[in-house]
Amino acid sequence: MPIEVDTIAAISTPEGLGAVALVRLTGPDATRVVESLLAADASLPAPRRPAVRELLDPEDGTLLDRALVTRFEGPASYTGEDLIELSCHGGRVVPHLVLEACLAVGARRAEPGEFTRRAYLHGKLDLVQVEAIADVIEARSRALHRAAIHQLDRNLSSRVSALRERIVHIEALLAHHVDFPEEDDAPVELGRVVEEAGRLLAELKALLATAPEGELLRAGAVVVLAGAPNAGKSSLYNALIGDDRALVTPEAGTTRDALEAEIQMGGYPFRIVDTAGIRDEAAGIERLGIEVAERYLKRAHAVLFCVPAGMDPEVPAAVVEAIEPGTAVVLVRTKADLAGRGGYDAGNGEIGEPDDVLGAGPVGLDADADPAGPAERAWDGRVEVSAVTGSGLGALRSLLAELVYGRLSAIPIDAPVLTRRRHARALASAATEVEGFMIGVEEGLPAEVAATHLRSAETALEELLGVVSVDDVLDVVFRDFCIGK
Ligand SMILES: Nc1nc2c(ncn2[C@@H]2O[C@H](COP(=O)(O)OP(=O)(O)O)[C@@H](O)[C@H]2O)c(=O)[nH]1
Ligand SMILES: [Mg+2]
Repeated sequence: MPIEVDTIAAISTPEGLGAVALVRLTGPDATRVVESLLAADASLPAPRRPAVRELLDPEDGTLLDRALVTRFEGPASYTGEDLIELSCHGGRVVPHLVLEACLAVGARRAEPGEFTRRAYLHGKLDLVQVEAIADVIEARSRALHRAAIHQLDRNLSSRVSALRERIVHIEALLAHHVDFPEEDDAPVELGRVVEEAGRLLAELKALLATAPEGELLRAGAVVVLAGAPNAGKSSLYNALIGDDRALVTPEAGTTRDALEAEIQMGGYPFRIVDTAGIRDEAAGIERLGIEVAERYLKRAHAVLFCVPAGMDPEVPAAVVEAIEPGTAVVLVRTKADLAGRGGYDAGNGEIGEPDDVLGAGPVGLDADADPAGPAERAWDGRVEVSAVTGSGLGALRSLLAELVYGRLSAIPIDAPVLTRRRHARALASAATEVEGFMIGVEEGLPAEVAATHLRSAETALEELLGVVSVDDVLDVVFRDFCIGK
């Protein structure tokens, strides 16, 4: 792949009002471009010695701004090329004037992601690190930020490189074995090679096991509020997101659409969805809302089934049918502030009897719902909350973080995590190939032939790191970058 030789410039900070904005330039001509904006008797500061300089309009020599100029000499820079950062005043005018001035004296406007693409092409970053940069910037949760900042630090790259080296080692063992076929005492037993491959496979699979939750760190886990009209779903939704976004009314059947909000719980990202209550007799416009609810239930990673404290937790058949087997289902006793006052207000003025279902052993999700299906399904957790007093909300947040992301919170904070489908696909393909190798050897395939699987496994990991750069992979990785990154 050709390495571009022109000099590019971009505003690297977001549009809008801000005290400071950063105009960044990289390329062989960066020094000359910025020098052209200085007065004749001024010079650029020494590399890595930021200093304030007056930037002049190249047309008429008028003052554009006083900027802090930081110079990096390639290859010791982000891109590996000569790179200059101009920290100028922010706002709607100055950064654009400075950029236009750079363009007028020979720089080209950068394409989205072009700085990082150059860093990759000059070997400053591998592909996993490139993705990590995007995630560090775009992270909306502490958990994704943590995974990404460690990826940027090469924790995933080093693990993948180490796994790749293990494959190379197995190939070397195999080569020894193949080289001495006639000898009685081959220096390397085939059994040992397969054993090594088995250990490698286990490690590939262990890393692969982080993928389901790791990918959720980017998308957010979907938590769906379910339960009868008036169960307190919208109130709980508002309490969890800390905002009166959902309409709360004492009248049943008022939330007809699904509302969705992104929130962090326990530092992990969730997309919480408030739905219309599901009840079997609903019709008309309310029916539409219920269909939306069922669609969300199918996509849910966790379902909060809301039942006012003291009421019978009967789960409608439609809900049980819509929930996928891997989804965590939590019984949420709502309106805890009303319970224990000798009765509860279902929200419709009716006063009911409190019961002691909470803590009385596993409650089945409507055992009679589907006689052909699983008869009972135990709740994955229970919690009692009040949207009015806020009691139990902390426990609910921790419970959700544990149920959905427990496997991630159990590994060390800086352990590598697969956060993208691309990572998981590469690891899965490497694992399949290593397995193919082991099966091939066991089935008596000539070792040289079985070894092609090892080479494919190696290629899969190399593609993951971008050691072998494939244009369309690069395009996918850089597609979402913005200008100046
Ligand atoms: N005292 C009390 N009332 C609540 C609580 N949560 C909801 N409610 C009331 O119960 C009624 C129904 O609540 P809403 O959130 O609209 O239920 P939804 O139909 O399931 O969304 C409203 O009158 C709420 O004010 C709570 O924690 N405590
Ligand atoms: Mg509602």
